[in-house]
Amino acid sequence: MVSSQSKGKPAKGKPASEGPPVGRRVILGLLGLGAVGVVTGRVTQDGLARVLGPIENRDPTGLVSLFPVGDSFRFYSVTGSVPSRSAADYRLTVSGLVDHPQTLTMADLAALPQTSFTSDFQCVTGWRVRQVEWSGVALARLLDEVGVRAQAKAVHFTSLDGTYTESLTIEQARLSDVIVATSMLGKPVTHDHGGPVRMYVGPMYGYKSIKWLSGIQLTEAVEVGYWETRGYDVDGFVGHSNGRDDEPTG
Ligand SMILES: Nc1nc2c(c(=O)[nH]1)N[C@H]1C(S)=C(S)[C@@H](COP(=O)(O)O)O[C@H]1N2
Ligand SMILES: [Mo]
Repeated sequence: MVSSQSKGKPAKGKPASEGPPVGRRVILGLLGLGAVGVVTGRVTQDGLARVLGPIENRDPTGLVSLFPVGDSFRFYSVTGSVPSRSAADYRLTVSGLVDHPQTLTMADLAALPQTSFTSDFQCVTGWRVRQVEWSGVALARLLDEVGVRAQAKAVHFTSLDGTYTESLTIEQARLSDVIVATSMLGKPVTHDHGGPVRMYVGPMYGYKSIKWLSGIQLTEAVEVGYWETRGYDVDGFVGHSNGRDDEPTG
């Protein structure tokens, strides 16, 4: 399934930024409200529904879905705005229970062996983009680089947005389709998709794939992440957790 430098079919999905410009602006304008909806729950979601009219799909993972059809990426952020980093300014810190803590630049990441493959991206709410091209550094490779100490049992991820977090067990982190992604859809990861660097956790629902990755910390135990504290499974394997594994309904 996963092979280094494999050439798969071209990705079918399109990033949200290639979607209709009007819808795009609407979404950006709603980001703040989306975040409030997360905190205050139903009332604000209903408020949004009043503003927007009938909504087919109320999306608990960050935003009300505005796109009428499935099979395309939807832009998610639980925060209203996220500081952007140019490739030149980007830094990734790897710390915690490691022998060699590091701060990596994009050039450092590019200098490590690269992994490329094609794999679906699926949100827990049901939409799925098939055959997305991913590339970057296998997390397992990066862990080897820093030297994981024996007492480390989990990996904790932080985001430049200052709010979103995620975690994996060491075993999950070492799966071959878990990568520190610098490219998706055949080009550098765009800001909206979490660029310049995001995680891609292939076997799990989209909420595990943290965007705007800023830090990787080795810890003694799994620290429950953003959506997990709000009800989603910590082990978010597609088809084996409390999400949906059916076809996108739009
Ligand atoms: N920092 C951050 N990472 C995040 C999220 C988020 O809101 N903030 N949303 C998650 C969810 S629920 C999904 S489905 C994907 C969406 O990725 P996309 O915006 O590239 O479509 O990002 C995941 N990573
Ligand atoms: Mo999601």
